[in-house]
Amino acid sequence: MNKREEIPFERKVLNVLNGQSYDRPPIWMMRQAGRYLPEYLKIRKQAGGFLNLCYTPDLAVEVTLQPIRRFKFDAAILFSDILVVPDAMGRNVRFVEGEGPRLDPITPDEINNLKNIDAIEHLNPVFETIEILREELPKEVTLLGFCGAPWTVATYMIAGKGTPDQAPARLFSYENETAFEKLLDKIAVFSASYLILQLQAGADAIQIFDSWAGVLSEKDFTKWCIKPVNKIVKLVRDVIPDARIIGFPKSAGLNYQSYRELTQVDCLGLDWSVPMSFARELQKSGAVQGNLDPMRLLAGGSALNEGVDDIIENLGNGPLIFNLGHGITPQTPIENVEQMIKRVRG
Ligand code: 1CP
Repeated sequence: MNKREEIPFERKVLNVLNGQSYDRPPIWMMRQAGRYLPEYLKIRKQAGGFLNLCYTPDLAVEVTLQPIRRFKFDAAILFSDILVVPDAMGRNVRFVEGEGPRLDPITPDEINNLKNIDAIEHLNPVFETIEILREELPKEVTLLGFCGAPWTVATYMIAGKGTPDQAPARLFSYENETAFEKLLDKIAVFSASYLILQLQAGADAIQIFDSWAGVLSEKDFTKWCIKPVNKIVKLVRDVIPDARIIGFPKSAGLNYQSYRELTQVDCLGLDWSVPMSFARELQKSGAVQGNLDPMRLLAGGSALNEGVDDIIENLGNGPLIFNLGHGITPQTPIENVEQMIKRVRG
């Protein structure tokens, strides 16, 4: 059951998703649990494989809590990965140390064999992780669940790995358009149920990661990013009408505008290339999240301070969740994260 209405304390990230503004914005960081933290590396070793870490609630809880203990972020993001969805749908997903995810590239015929929502119990450890997290997290910390957007998840299912511009998935979409549409639809339906169960387990809000939105033309962006994400939003709100949703169509450029209007997400995740004048326009119709270049965080010093100040100056008067424009990189010094938080909190 979702107990959001009964909460007597302030969950600032959730409040921003409801349209509230703060003098100093709440802050969390994409990939805040991960390889830049020594305590993460220790647990990661203990867990064996990366998927084992995702599917062992005690360990997933521990690594989710690590950055909250260390930095007191305003939101915790469930520790998992966007590729647990294709894993649950029956594709073979592995994580190769030092290389990243590997899948067996899917063929048009195999799309018919994908498991449907009956296979969601494969993800029960994720729901258990969320239940424990909501008990253990400080009450004022917003708990975020997430999934990958259908387009981004499909790019990994088709190429079998990350590629620089997702050419294999783009080619597949032109050569096998009907099959591709079916693939995205299946991922959308599965992901919507997955998100509903995350919210019912205790997540306060969810983020949909569309990391590869930026490689599509305008028409394809409408078909492959906006449409399936809007389908997820609708299916989730059919069951949980006040579900709060952050959409992150990374590098979408001018397409951020139509994404805002047509997907109906509550908050737009902005990457660092979005011009501040455009970001302010987008903020007029709702909350925004972002958008510090992770390389400024890696560099530290005045490059970091200038980046933080620019965001606060331009977006600090409206509903803003301070974040990076993409995930923190493993080489980032912990002192730089502390410097960023101090600067944001004033
Ligand atoms: O070796 C390790 O320990 C694995 C590194 C790692 C981690 C820490 C991977 C492999 N995934 C994760 C966790 C993760 N992934 C989270 C946890 C919560 C947090 O943010 O702290 C989240 C939200 C994700 C989401 C994710 N996975 C995305 C979307 C966001 C983004 O970064 O663009 C994507 C594209 C993935 C796929 C993936 N998983 C892992 C890697 C290295 C990748 C990218 C592969 C590639 O494109 O080459």
